[in-house]
Amino acid sequence: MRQLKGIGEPGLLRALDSAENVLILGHISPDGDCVGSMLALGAVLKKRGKTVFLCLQDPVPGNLRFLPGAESILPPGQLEGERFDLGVAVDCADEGRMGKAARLFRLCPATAQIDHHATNPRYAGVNEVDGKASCAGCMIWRLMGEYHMEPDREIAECLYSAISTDTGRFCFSCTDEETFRCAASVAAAGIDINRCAREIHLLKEAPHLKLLGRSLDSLSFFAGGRCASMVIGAEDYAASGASREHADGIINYALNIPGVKMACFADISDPDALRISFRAVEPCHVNDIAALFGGGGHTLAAGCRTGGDPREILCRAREAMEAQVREMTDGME
Ligand SMILES: [Mn+2]
Repeated sequence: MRQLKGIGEPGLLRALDSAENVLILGHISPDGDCVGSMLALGAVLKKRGKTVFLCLQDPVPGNLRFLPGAESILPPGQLEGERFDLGVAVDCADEGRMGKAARLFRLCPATAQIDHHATNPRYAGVNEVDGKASCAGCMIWRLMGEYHMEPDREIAECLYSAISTDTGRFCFSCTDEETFRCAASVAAAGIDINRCAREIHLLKEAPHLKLLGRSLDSLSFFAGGRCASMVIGAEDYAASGASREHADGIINYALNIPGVKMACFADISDPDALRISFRAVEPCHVNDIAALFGGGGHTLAAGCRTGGDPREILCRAREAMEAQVREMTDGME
């Protein structure tokens, strides 16, 4: 399968060609695009004779540990004293996203980055940034096209992780022709899609499901069913044996109900800080609502962390959501 696009920044190819020891870095709280793209790039560069080092501040999440090479990713402390010719940041919207690994990046005599966030301030020496790319993985695949390389099975598993994660398993609007061309090239490599999908997306830990059950019990609707909210507290975490990561994604169950345009998920387990996540479907937008409470994020996904009386704040959040959803959708249906 042929690439639609090549590498836009020829300096990237020159930088990679002239480096011997390459440090590849990703972002804090790494996801399937970050880890998959780092590993795919690492494998590509190894095939080109480079010595590759992979660095993440945070551990690789459990669902991505099966990816080939995941065990070779090290925290910055274990790479102190190594010499690198080039540091390449992958999927990092800004330098701070690397967390403690940013120090190693800055120590590199030359730096480059491969990223797909439109807001990227081009912090590296060479910046291959395409805000239209569905994921960093597709940009690594473009690089493979420049090298006339087809993904082998191991690289294909890593690319599958990248493209299926950042497109919401090919559901988000960023999913485009390039994503599917890359997917075709991944499938041609003969990977076990079901095994990879199960590892990355389908397996859920029991505490997550128990917390999901309690969250669903708390589900309530307002604004005539156009808004939904869920609330969980310390007792829900305790009864589920869950930690905060287990709450990831639960808000989507509230959003993906017919008629719902906006949802919020409030975590009141910390007496000093209320955490609220917001989600919306177009034309609604939630970044401005999160901003009312000192938070922020994207148009359709945002959040905040704030002190104060949880009841009162949640009440204000619901009012703001209701006001907007009425303004945006009244008369539409
Ligand atoms: Mn990404």
